[in-house]
Amino acid sequence: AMGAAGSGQDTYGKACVVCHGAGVAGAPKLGDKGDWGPRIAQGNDILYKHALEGYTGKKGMMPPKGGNTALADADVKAAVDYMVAQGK
Ligand code: HEB
Repeated sequence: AMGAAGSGQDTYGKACVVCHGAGVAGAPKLGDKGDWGPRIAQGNDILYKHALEGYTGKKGMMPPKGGNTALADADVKAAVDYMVAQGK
């Protein structure tokens, strides 16, 4: 389930992998340290804000909560934490 108890990896697998798995449409690919490094350097507050509210960057457009606005903020943040851990 995607409740508060859901792990970041679960949420990633349901809502983020469609773009971040293969790096579709400019999305930084999971585990791509070269793409993630400068993003991680921005700090978690910016990464959370961009994942929750969406933004347009140099490579493309990140939709708010990946387009799944029913997701809890805590689950989106946990998915970011998972992606950051894979990008280090
Ligand atoms: Fe994303 C980016 C997260 C889904 C597309 N993203 C991103 C980031 C993050 C994320 C953290 C980084 C930021 C910065 O750098 O600041 N996502 C995420 C999550 C999810 C997602 C957690 C689930 C919820 N995405 C998604 C989807 C898509 C995307 C589904 C498609 C549709 N993204 C994206 C892009 C990008 C991102 C394109 C890049 C932009 C630029 O340019 O930078």
